[in-house]
Amino acid sequence: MTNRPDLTLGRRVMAMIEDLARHTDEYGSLTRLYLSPAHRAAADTTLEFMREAGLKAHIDALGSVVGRLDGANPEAPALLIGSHIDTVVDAGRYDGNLGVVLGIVVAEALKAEGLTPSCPIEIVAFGDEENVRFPTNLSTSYALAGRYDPAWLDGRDANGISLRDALLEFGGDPLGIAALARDPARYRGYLEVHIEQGPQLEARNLPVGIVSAINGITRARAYVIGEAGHAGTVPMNMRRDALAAVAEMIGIVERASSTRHDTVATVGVAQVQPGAINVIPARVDFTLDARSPDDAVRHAMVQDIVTECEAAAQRRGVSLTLEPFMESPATPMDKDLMAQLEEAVKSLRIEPMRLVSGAGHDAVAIANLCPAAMLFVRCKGGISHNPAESITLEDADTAARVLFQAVKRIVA
Ligand code: HGY
Ligand code: MN
Ligand code: MN
Repeated sequence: MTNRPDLTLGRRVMAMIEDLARHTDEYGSLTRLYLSPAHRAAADTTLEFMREAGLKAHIDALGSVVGRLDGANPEAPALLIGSHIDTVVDAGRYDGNLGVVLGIVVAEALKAEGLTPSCPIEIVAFGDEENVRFPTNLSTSYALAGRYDPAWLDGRDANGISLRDALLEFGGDPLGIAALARDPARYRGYLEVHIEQGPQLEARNLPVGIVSAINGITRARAYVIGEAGHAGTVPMNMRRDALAAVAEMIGIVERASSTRHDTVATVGVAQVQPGAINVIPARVDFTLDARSPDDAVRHAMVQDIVTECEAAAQRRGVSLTLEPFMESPATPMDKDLMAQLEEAVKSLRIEPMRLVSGAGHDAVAIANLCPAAMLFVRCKGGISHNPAESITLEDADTAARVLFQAVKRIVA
Protein backbone atom coordinates (compact mmCIF):
# COMPACT_ATOMS: atom_id res chain seq x y z
CA MET A 1 0.00 0.00 0.00
CA THR A 2 1.56 3.31 -0.94
CA ASN A 3 -0.77 6.24 -1.46
CA ARG A 4 -4.26 4.84 -1.58
CA PRO A 5 -6.26 7.93 -2.55
CA ASP A 6 -9.33 5.68 -2.79
CA LEU A 7 -9.93 6.10 0.96
CA THR A 8 -10.58 2.37 1.30
CA LEU A 9 -9.10 2.26 4.76
CA GLY A 10 -10.97 5.38 5.84
CA ARG A 11 -14.26 3.94 4.67
CA ARG A 12 -13.59 0.72 6.60
CA VAL A 13 -12.76 2.73 9.74
CA MET A 14 -15.92 4.84 9.52
CA ALA A 15 -18.10 1.78 8.88
CA MET A 16 -16.74 0.01 11.96
CA ILE A 17 -17.16 3.16 14.06
CA GLU A 18 -20.82 3.32 12.99
CA ASP A 19 -21.29 -0.36 13.89
CA LEU A 20 -19.90 0.24 17.37
CA ALA A 21 -21.88 3.46 17.89
CA ARG A 22 -25.12 1.43 17.87
CA HIS A 23 -24.25 -0.01 21.30
CA THR A 24 -25.53 2.43 23.91
CA ASP A 25 -27.27 2.24 27.29
CA GLU A 26 -29.29 5.40 26.64
CA TYR A 27 -31.67 5.46 23.68
CA GLY A 28 -31.03 8.54 21.56
CA SER A 29 -27.50 9.21 22.82
CA LEU A 30 -24.19 7.32 23.13
CA THR A 31 -23.53 6.25 26.70
CA ARG A 32 -21.52 3.06 27.21
CA LEU A 33 -20.21 2.75 30.75
CA TYR A 34 -17.78 0.06 31.90
CA LEU A 35 -19.43 -3.41 32.24
CA SER A 36 -22.84 -2.15 31.12
CA PRO A 37 -24.99 -4.14 28.65
CA ALA A 38 -23.87 -1.74 25.90
CA HIS A 39 -20.22 -2.35 26.81
CA ARG A 40 -20.84 -6.10 26.56
CA ALA A 41 -22.49 -5.68 23.14
CA ALA A 42 -19.67 -3.43 21.90
CA ALA A 43 -17.09 -5.93 23.21
CA ASP A 44 -18.83 -8.74 21.30
CA THR A 45 -18.84 -6.62 18.11
CA THR A 46 -15.15 -5.81 18.60
CA LEU A 47 -14.45 -9.53 19.08
CA GLU A 48 -16.14 -10.20 15.75
CA PHE A 49 -14.13 -7.44 14.03
CA MET A 50 -10.89 -8.90 15.37
CA ARG A 51 -11.71 -12.44 14.30
CA GLU A 52 -12.77 -11.24 10.83
CA ALA A 53 -9.34 -9.56 10.60
CA GLY A 54 -7.68 -12.93 11.28
CA LEU A 55 -6.72 -12.24 14.89
CA LYS A 56 -6.99 -14.84 17.63
CA ALA A 57 -9.36 -12.93 19.91
CA HIS A 58 -11.02 -13.27 23.31
CA ILE A 59 -12.60 -11.16 26.03
CA ASP A 60 -10.41 -11.14 29.13
CA ALA A 61 -11.30 -11.39 32.83
CA LEU A 62 -11.91 -7.64 33.10
CA GLY A 63 -13.90 -7.31 29.88
CA SER A 64 -11.12 -6.04 27.62
CA VAL A 65 -11.19 -7.48 24.11
CA VAL A 66 -7.77 -8.84 23.10
CA GLY A 67 -6.79 -9.85 19.56
CA ARG A 68 -3.41 -11.31 18.59
CA LEU A 69 -1.60 -11.80 15.29
CA ASP A 70 1.28 -14.20 16.00
CA GLY A 71 3.67 -12.97 13.31
CA ALA A 72 6.75 -14.77 11.99
CA ASN A 73 8.21 -15.29 15.46
CA PRO A 74 5.46 -15.74 18.07
CA GLU A 75 8.10 -15.63 20.84
CA ALA A 76 9.43 -12.18 19.88
CA PRO A 77 8.41 -9.16 22.00
CA ALA A 78 5.01 -8.04 20.74
CA LEU A 79 3.76 -4.67 19.56
CA LEU A 80 0.66 -3.63 21.51
CA ILE A 81 -1.95 -1.37 19.88
CA GLY A 82 -5.07 -0.24 21.69
CA SER A 83 -7.48 2.24 23.16
CA HIS A 84 -10.88 2.05 24.89
CA ILE A 85 -14.48 1.33 23.92
CA ASP A 86 -16.18 2.69 27.02
CA THR A 87 -17.56 6.22 26.73
CA VAL A 88 -18.63 9.13 28.88
CA VAL A 89 -22.33 10.04 29.20
CA ASP A 90 -23.85 11.43 25.96
CA ALA A 91 -20.52 10.86 24.26
CA GLY A 92 -19.02 11.20 20.83
CA ARG A 93 -18.36 8.03 18.85
CA TYR A 94 -14.64 8.46 18.13
CA ASP A 95 -13.15 8.93 21.64
CA GLY A 96 -11.32 5.63 22.26
CA ASN A 97 -13.22 3.60 19.69
CA LEU A 98 -11.18 5.13 16.84
CA GLY A 99 -7.90 3.76 18.21
CA VAL A 100 -9.27 0.24 18.54
CA VAL A 101 -10.80 0.24 15.06
CA LEU A 102 -7.60 1.65 13.50
CA GLY A 103 -5.56 -1.17 15.06
CA ILE A 104 -7.88 -3.75 13.55
CA VAL A 105 -7.94 -2.02 10.13
CA VAL A 106 -4.13 -1.96 10.06
CA ALA A 107 -4.06 -5.68 10.93
CA GLU A 108 -6.43 -6.26 7.99
CA ALA A 109 -4.22 -4.10 5.73
CA LEU A 110 -1.09 -6.08 6.67
CA LYS A 111 -2.91 -9.27 5.71
CA ALA A 112 -4.24 -7.72 2.50
CA GLU A 113 -0.68 -6.73 1.56
CA GLY A 114 0.56 -10.24 2.36
CA LEU A 115 2.84 -8.82 5.06
CA THR A 116 3.64 -11.06 8.05
CA PRO A 117 4.91 -9.00 10.96
CA SER A 118 8.25 -10.17 12.39
CA CYS A 119 6.70 -10.26 15.89
CA PRO A 120 3.23 -10.67 17.37
CA ILE A 121 0.83 -7.73 17.23
CA GLU A 122 -1.70 -7.55 20.05
CA ILE A 123 -4.71 -5.24 19.81
CA VAL A 124 -6.68 -4.38 22.97
CA ALA A 125 -10.03 -2.67 23.46
CA PHE A 126 -9.92 -1.49 27.08
CA GLY A 127 -13.17 -0.96 28.97
CA ASP A 128 -12.61 1.46 31.86
CA GLU A 129 -10.70 4.46 30.54
CA GLU A 130 -13.37 7.05 31.25
CA ASN A 131 -13.68 6.05 34.92
CA VAL A 132 -17.23 7.46 34.86
CA ARG A 133 -19.11 4.54 36.46
CA PHE A 134 -16.72 3.41 39.22
CA PRO A 135 -14.14 5.35 41.30
CA THR A 136 -11.33 3.58 39.43
CA ASN A 137 -8.56 4.86 37.20
CA LEU A 138 -7.67 3.10 33.94
CA SER A 139 -8.33 -0.19 35.74
CA THR A 140 -8.39 -2.51 32.69
CA SER A 141 -5.14 -1.17 31.23
CA TYR A 142 -3.37 -1.04 34.61
CA ALA A 143 -4.22 -4.77 34.90
CA LEU A 144 -2.00 -5.48 31.88
CA ALA A 145 0.78 -3.53 33.60
CA GLY A 146 0.32 -5.70 36.70
CA ARG A 147 -0.96 -2.76 38.74
CA TYR A 148 -4.60 -3.64 39.32
CA ASP A 149 -5.63 -2.68 42.86
CA PRO A 150 -8.01 -5.40 44.20
CA ALA A 151 -9.71 -2.68 46.28
CA TRP A 152 -11.12 -1.35 42.98
CA LEU A 153 -13.46 -4.37 42.96
CA ASP A 154 -15.24 -2.90 46.01
CA GLY A 155 -15.88 0.44 44.29
CA ARG A 156 -19.57 1.14 43.76
CA ASP A 157 -21.50 2.96 41.02
CA ALA A 158 -24.29 5.49 41.55
CA ASN A 159 -26.76 2.61 42.04
CA GLY A 160 -24.59 0.99 44.71
CA ILE A 161 -23.52 -1.89 42.45
CA SER A 162 -19.94 -3.01 43.17
CA LEU A 163 -17.42 -3.38 40.35
CA ARG A 164 -17.08 -7.04 41.41
CA ASP A 165 -20.80 -7.71 40.97
CA ALA A 166 -20.94 -5.81 37.69
CA LEU A 167 -17.94 -7.81 36.46
CA LEU A 168 -19.61 -11.12 37.32
CA GLU A 169 -22.83 -9.94 35.66
CA PHE A 170 -20.80 -8.99 32.55
CA GLY A 171 -19.26 -12.46 32.40
CA GLY A 172 -15.87 -11.40 33.75
CA ASP A 173 -13.76 -13.15 36.38
CA PRO A 174 -12.43 -11.33 39.47
CA LEU A 175 -10.17 -14.33 40.16
CA GLY A 176 -8.59 -14.07 36.71
CA ILE A 177 -7.32 -10.51 37.07
CA ALA A 178 -3.81 -11.22 38.35
CA ALA A 179 -3.14 -13.46 35.36
CA LEU A 180 -3.76 -10.51 32.99
CA ALA A 181 -0.43 -8.94 34.00
CA ARG A 182 1.91 -9.01 31.00
CA ASP A 183 5.64 -9.75 31.15
CA PRO A 184 7.39 -6.47 30.18
CA ALA A 185 10.09 -8.49 28.40
CA ARG A 186 7.44 -9.71 25.96
CA TYR A 187 6.35 -6.26 24.77
CA ARG A 188 8.41 -3.90 22.60
CA GLY A 189 5.98 -1.02 22.74
CA TYR A 190 2.46 0.37 22.71
CA LEU A 191 0.83 2.61 20.12
CA GLU A 192 -2.46 4.37 20.73
CA VAL A 193 -4.25 6.48 18.13
CA HIS A 194 -6.83 8.85 19.58
CA ILE A 195 -8.74 11.96 18.56
CA GLU A 196 -6.99 15.08 19.85
CA GLN A 197 -10.09 16.27 21.74
CA GLY A 198 -8.63 19.77 21.38
CA PRO A 199 -8.22 22.51 18.74
CA GLN A 200 -4.48 22.50 17.98
CA LEU A 201 -4.29 20.23 14.91
CA GLU A 202 -7.24 21.96 13.31
CA ALA A 203 -5.63 25.36 13.99
CA ARG A 204 -2.47 24.18 12.22
CA ASN A 205 -4.50 22.49 9.45
CA LEU A 206 -2.85 19.13 10.20
CA PRO A 207 -4.68 15.78 10.10
CA VAL A 208 -2.46 14.08 12.70
CA GLY A 209 0.07 14.94 15.40
CA ILE A 210 2.48 13.13 17.72
CA VAL A 211 1.86 13.24 21.47
CA SER A 212 4.92 14.29 23.53
CA ALA A 213 3.40 13.87 27.03
CA ILE A 214 0.08 13.22 28.77
CA ASN A 215 -1.25 15.50 31.51
CA GLY A 216 -1.23 14.39 35.14
CA ILE A 217 -4.66 14.41 36.79
CA THR A 218 -5.99 14.85 40.33
CA ARG A 219 -9.67 14.06 40.84
CA ALA A 220 -11.53 14.76 44.09
CA ARG A 221 -15.03 14.54 45.48
CA ALA A 222 -16.15 17.39 47.72
CA TYR A 223 -19.20 18.44 49.67
CA VAL A 224 -20.23 21.62 51.42
CA ILE A 225 -22.79 21.60 54.23
CA GLY A 226 -24.63 24.79 55.22
CA GLU A 227 -28.18 25.18 56.54
CA ALA A 228 -31.52 24.95 54.77
CA GLY A 229 -33.80 27.93 55.38
CA HIS A 230 -36.75 29.86 54.07
CA ALA A 231 -35.67 31.81 50.96
CA GLY A 232 -38.06 34.59 51.92
CA THR A 233 -37.42 35.13 55.60
CA VAL A 234 -33.70 34.57 56.35
CA PRO A 235 -31.70 37.83 55.96
CA MET A 236 -28.70 37.52 53.59
CA ASN A 237 -26.17 38.15 56.40
CA MET A 238 -27.61 35.31 58.51
CA ARG A 239 -27.48 32.56 55.89
CA ARG A 240 -25.21 29.52 55.62
CA ASP A 241 -25.94 29.00 51.92
CA ALA A 242 -24.05 25.92 50.64
CA LEU A 243 -24.55 26.78 46.96
CA ALA A 244 -23.40 30.39 47.30
CA ALA A 245 -20.28 29.01 49.02
CA VAL A 246 -19.64 26.54 46.18
CA ALA A 247 -20.15 29.30 43.64
CA GLU A 248 -17.27 31.19 45.30
CA MET A 249 -15.21 27.96 45.34
CA ILE A 250 -15.75 27.41 41.61
CA GLY A 251 -14.32 30.91 41.08
CA ILE A 252 -11.30 29.89 43.17
CA VAL A 253 -10.82 26.77 41.00
CA GLU A 254 -11.03 28.86 37.83
CA ARG A 255 -8.52 31.45 39.09
CA ALA A 256 -6.04 28.85 40.40
CA SER A 257 -5.88 27.16 36.99
CA SER A 258 -6.16 30.10 34.61
CA THR A 259 -3.33 31.98 36.36
CA ARG A 260 -0.89 29.09 35.75
CA HIS A 261 0.70 27.91 32.46
CA ASP A 262 -0.76 24.79 30.79
CA THR A 263 -3.01 23.94 33.77
CA VAL A 264 -6.76 23.25 33.70
CA ALA A 265 -9.27 22.56 36.48
CA THR A 266 -12.95 21.75 36.24
CA VAL A 267 -15.96 21.37 38.52
CA GLY A 268 -17.95 18.97 36.34
CA VAL A 269 -20.60 17.76 38.77
CA ALA A 270 -22.61 19.77 41.33
CA GLN A 271 -25.65 18.31 43.10
CA VAL A 272 -27.73 20.68 45.24
CA GLN A 273 -29.89 19.59 48.18
CA PRO A 274 -32.78 19.93 48.85
CA GLY A 275 -33.03 21.64 45.42
CA ALA A 276 -36.20 23.72 45.80
CA ILE A 277 -36.74 27.20 44.47
CA ASN A 278 -37.71 28.69 47.84
CA VAL A 279 -35.20 26.84 50.07
CA ILE A 280 -31.69 28.07 50.87
CA PRO A 281 -29.39 25.19 49.71
CA ALA A 282 -28.28 23.05 52.65
CA ARG A 283 -25.71 20.85 50.89
CA VAL A 284 -23.80 20.72 47.61
CA ASP A 285 -21.79 17.70 46.44
CA PHE A 286 -19.30 18.56 43.68
CA THR A 287 -16.21 17.20 41.90
CA LEU A 288 -12.78 18.60 41.05
CA ASP A 289 -10.64 17.53 38.05
CA ALA A 290 -7.24 19.31 38.03
CA ARG A 291 -4.53 18.73 35.40
CA SER A 292 -1.04 19.76 34.35
CA PRO A 293 1.84 18.31 32.29
CA ASP A 294 3.99 19.02 35.39
CA ASP A 295 3.15 17.08 38.58
CA ALA A 296 4.72 19.65 40.95
CA VAL A 297 2.64 22.44 39.40
CA ARG A 298 -0.50 20.32 39.63
CA HIS A 299 0.08 19.50 43.29
CA ALA A 300 0.73 23.19 44.10
CA MET A 301 -2.44 24.23 42.26
CA VAL A 302 -4.57 21.66 44.13
CA GLN A 303 -3.06 22.78 47.45
CA ASP A 304 -3.93 26.42 46.70
CA ILE A 305 -7.48 25.44 45.74
CA VAL A 306 -7.93 23.50 49.01
CA THR A 307 -6.49 26.29 51.18
CA GLU A 308 -8.59 29.04 49.60
CA CYS A 309 -11.79 26.98 49.60
CA GLU A 310 -11.33 26.14 53.28
CA ALA A 311 -10.96 29.87 54.04
CA ALA A 312 -14.12 30.63 52.07
CA ALA A 313 -16.02 27.91 53.96
CA GLN A 314 -14.84 29.37 57.27
CA ARG A 315 -15.98 32.88 56.32
CA ARG A 316 -19.39 31.61 55.31
CA GLY A 317 -19.95 29.33 58.31
CA VAL A 318 -20.28 26.21 56.17
CA SER A 319 -18.25 22.97 56.34
CA LEU A 320 -16.12 21.71 53.43
CA THR A 321 -14.98 18.12 52.98
CA LEU A 322 -12.68 17.49 49.98
CA GLU A 323 -11.49 13.91 49.28
CA PRO A 324 -9.00 13.28 46.44
CA PHE A 325 -9.77 9.81 45.03
CA MET A 326 -7.65 9.59 41.91
CA GLU A 327 -4.10 10.59 41.02
CA SER A 328 -2.63 9.97 37.57
CA PRO A 329 0.98 11.04 36.92
CA ALA A 330 2.12 13.22 34.00
CA THR A 331 3.48 10.71 31.47
CA PRO A 332 6.14 11.52 28.84
CA MET A 333 5.88 9.43 25.66
CA ASP A 334 8.72 7.17 24.47
CA LYS A 335 11.20 9.08 22.29
CA ASP A 336 12.04 6.14 19.97
CA LEU A 337 8.41 5.32 19.27
CA MET A 338 7.67 9.02 18.78
CA ALA A 339 10.44 9.07 16.17
CA GLN A 340 8.89 6.08 14.41
CA LEU A 341 5.52 7.86 14.34
CA GLU A 342 7.24 11.00 13.08
CA GLU A 343 8.91 9.11 10.21
CA ALA A 344 5.57 7.54 9.32
CA VAL A 345 3.89 10.96 9.30
CA LYS A 346 6.64 12.39 7.12
CA SER A 347 6.40 9.42 4.74
CA LEU A 348 2.92 10.72 3.89
CA ARG A 349 4.42 14.21 3.36
CA ILE A 350 2.67 15.62 6.44
CA GLU A 351 4.43 18.08 8.76
CA PRO A 352 5.07 16.24 12.07
CA MET A 353 3.64 18.38 14.92
CA ARG A 354 4.21 17.41 18.56
CA LEU A 355 1.65 18.29 21.23
CA VAL A 356 0.80 17.61 24.90
CA SER A 357 -2.34 15.62 25.66
CA GLY A 358 -4.68 17.41 28.08
CA ALA A 359 -6.79 14.26 28.23
CA GLY A 360 -5.80 11.10 30.05
CA HIS A 361 -5.42 7.85 28.11
CA ASP A 362 -4.76 4.13 28.61
CA ALA A 363 -1.22 4.91 27.44
CA VAL A 364 -0.59 6.34 30.95
CA ALA A 365 -1.18 2.87 32.42
CA ILE A 366 0.54 0.89 29.66
CA ALA A 367 3.65 3.12 29.95
CA ASN A 368 4.27 1.10 33.15
CA LEU A 369 4.49 -2.08 31.03
CA CYS A 370 6.46 -0.96 27.97
CA PRO A 371 7.45 2.16 25.95
CA ALA A 372 4.30 3.97 24.83
CA ALA A 373 3.47 6.57 22.16
CA MET A 374 0.33 8.18 20.79
CA LEU A 375 -0.82 9.62 17.51
CA PHE A 376 -3.55 12.28 17.63
CA VAL A 377 -6.16 12.73 14.91
CA ARG A 378 -7.77 16.10 14.19
CA CYS A 379 -11.38 16.41 15.33
CA LYS A 380 -13.79 19.15 14.25
CA GLY A 381 -13.59 22.20 16.49
CA GLY A 382 -11.61 20.12 19.01
CA ILE A 383 -15.01 19.02 20.32
CA SER A 384 -15.15 15.81 22.37
CA HIS A 385 -17.12 14.26 25.24
CA ASN A 386 -20.00 15.58 23.16
CA PRO A 387 -22.20 13.94 20.49
CA ALA A 388 -20.96 16.61 18.04
CA GLU A 389 -17.50 14.97 18.13
CA SER A 390 -16.46 14.28 14.51
CA ILE A 391 -13.57 13.49 12.17
CA THR A 392 -13.44 13.46 8.38
CA LEU A 393 -13.25 10.36 6.17
CA GLU A 394 -9.98 11.70 4.77
CA ASP A 395 -8.44 12.07 8.24
CA ALA A 396 -9.60 8.59 9.22
CA ASP A 397 -7.86 7.29 6.09
CA THR A 398 -4.72 9.30 6.77
CA ALA A 399 -4.56 8.05 10.37
CA ALA A 400 -4.88 4.45 9.14
CA ARG A 401 -2.09 4.95 6.61
CA VAL A 402 0.19 6.63 9.15
CA LEU A 403 -0.40 3.83 11.67
CA PHE A 404 0.18 1.26 8.91
CA GLN A 405 3.52 2.88 8.00
CA ALA A 406 4.55 3.10 11.66
CA VAL A 407 3.63 -0.52 12.36
CA LYS A 408 5.51 -1.66 9.24
CA ARG A 409 8.60 0.26 10.39
CA ILE A 410 8.42 -1.26 13.88
CA VAL A 411 7.60 -4.86 13.02
CA ALA A 412 9.12 -5.22 9.53
O1 HGY B 1 -10.90 12.57 31.28
C1 HGY B 1 -10.06 12.23 30.44
O2 HGY B 1 -9.04 12.85 30.31
C2 HGY B 1 -10.29 11.04 29.56
O3 HGY B 1 -11.08 11.42 28.48
N1 HGY B 1 -10.91 9.97 30.28
MN1 MN C 1 -10.41 8.60 25.36
MN1 MN D 1 -12.76 10.46 26.99
